[in-house]
Amino acid sequence: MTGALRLVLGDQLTRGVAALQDLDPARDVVLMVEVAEEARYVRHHKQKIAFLLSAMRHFAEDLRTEGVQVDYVRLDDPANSHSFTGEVARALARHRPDRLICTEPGEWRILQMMELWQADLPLSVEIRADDRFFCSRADFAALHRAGKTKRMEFFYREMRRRTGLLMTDDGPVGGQWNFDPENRKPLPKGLRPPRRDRFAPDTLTQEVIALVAARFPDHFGDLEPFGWAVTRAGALQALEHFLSDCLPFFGDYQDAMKTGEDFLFHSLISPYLNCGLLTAAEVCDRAVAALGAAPLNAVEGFVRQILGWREFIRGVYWTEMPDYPATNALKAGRDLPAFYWTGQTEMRCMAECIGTTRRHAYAHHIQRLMVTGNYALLAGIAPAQVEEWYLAVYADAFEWVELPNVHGMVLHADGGRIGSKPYAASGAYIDRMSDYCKTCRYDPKQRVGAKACPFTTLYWNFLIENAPRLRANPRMALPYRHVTAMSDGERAAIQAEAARHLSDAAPPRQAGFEGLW
Ligand code: FAD
Ligand code: DLZ
Ligand code: SF4
Repeated sequence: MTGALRLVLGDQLTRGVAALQDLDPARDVVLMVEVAEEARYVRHHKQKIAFLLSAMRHFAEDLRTEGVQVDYVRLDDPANSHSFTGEVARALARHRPDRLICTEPGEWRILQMMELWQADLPLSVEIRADDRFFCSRADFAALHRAGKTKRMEFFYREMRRRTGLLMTDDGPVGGQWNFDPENRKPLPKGLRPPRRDRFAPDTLTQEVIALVAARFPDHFGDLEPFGWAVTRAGALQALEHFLSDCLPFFGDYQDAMKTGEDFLFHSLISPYLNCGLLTAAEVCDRAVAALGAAPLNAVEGFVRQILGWREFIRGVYWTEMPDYPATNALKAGRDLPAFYWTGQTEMRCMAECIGTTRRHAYAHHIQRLMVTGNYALLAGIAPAQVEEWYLAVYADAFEWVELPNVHGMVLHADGGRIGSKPYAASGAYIDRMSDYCKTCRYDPKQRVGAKACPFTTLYWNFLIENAPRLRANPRMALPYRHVTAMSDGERAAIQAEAARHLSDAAPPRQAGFEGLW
């Protein structure tokens, strides 16, 4: 062969991805590989593995239909070495290409791997920038040097100016950059979220589901019912369904939670965006075009998540790696309780959020941030264990987006790189934004006693324990005024209640949970 070998990874399923630009179908071969190492380096949710493998197989089929030569290595190929490096080496021997072309990956770990290929392999290895983001790594680094990436909000305004999204000649549409204060309403009685499009598995997806069931039976999560789209056409249908039926309500109820409502008005598009079936630019363009049918607070709120948060998070990942995960500003070190894997807990809110995670490999942002994340923050759980959980359990989780959200936004382990203060909240927040507390055996108002809500107890305990690190933060002044107003006896009672709760939250590395790590 005299052409190029072009590698496409499982989260690079975009026809226009950098490695496929200038593809010559007559001479080049596209390489795609299913490898167990990627499913096992953390034990990904079964549905996440099935989603990605099925999306990869459909993508390969589409390329073949176009006349592109695809070398696709399946998971059950007996000769499969089950690592990217092993499969690239085998493919080089099969095809003897004149160069290998890759797109930069979404993880530091894989970038290191690709750089070793550049050093070790006897041919030219090109790693192309991933241009599916609004802000390239180089652009973010330049903004960072210019001091414009300290907070998401300022970065977001810069991105609005650069892209022209929701801008007029005089400034932001509606005269304001951000309508977040309008977006914090609990779900009113009687408002029912729409039924969501779920996608019945076709024959190919059914084959993948059987394969995953056989190969990864010990991984977290339900495999069926499987409802994710696995093609670009399906992902586009999901996007249009969201825009017409959910976007008008997205802003108002973005932070709401309700028992039995797994999706509310959220878009459910993060798995599609992150694996490449949809692009951020087309999603934002379609959302802006829906302005009018959907109010400005909804459209702006949605665009901010993608143009602002998603791009900011990625920029932070690449500018802070590889040292980022080693920081532990709050010196958190407790083990992750077993109920994160089993969902068996009397805390109604945790059981609900872990339940939706098991069923769909999905939970919406506030469930991740203010319930499962908030508990991990308040309980002082070791960042690496929390990060492993989040990377494993969500269909949209890739390290570039999972790590800063967990390490920074949730755990404040980065000392404030992502957020100027921890998002710590007591049971009162969950009570205000959901109906979970109504059916819980705990009372969100109680911080000590038999009915004390663990979130409320742990919230005050968190403030007391972390006073040396957080008291001086001006944004924490109000809660610390309450801590100061407490008597020594009240503080001691809270600490004793917290210690009781934390020792009851059984440590995970015993009683048969070892297999889940
Ligand atoms: P919507 O609520 O409809 O939002 C629209 C889109 O905005 C999302 O699809 C997503 O692409 C983007 N977005 C919103 N918030 C963020 C954010 N904070 N960071 C990056 N993108 C954002 N998102 C992931 O894509 N992968 C992860 O592994 C991931 N881990 C998270 C872990 C924690 C602890 C927290 C607090 C958030 C995490 N997020 C992650 C962000 C967010 O929760 C999900 O993107 C969102 O819940 C996906 O559901 P949706 O598509 O229905 O989103
Ligand atoms: C997550 C994942 C899984 C489970 N399996 C594969 C696979 O078999 N082949 C593949 O190319 N990619 C897979 N992925 C996604 C990779 O882990 C992803 O490309 C890296 O995490 C970089 O973001
Ligand atoms: Fe969660 Fe506390 Fe409310 Fe129970 S009372 S649902 S533990 S916040």
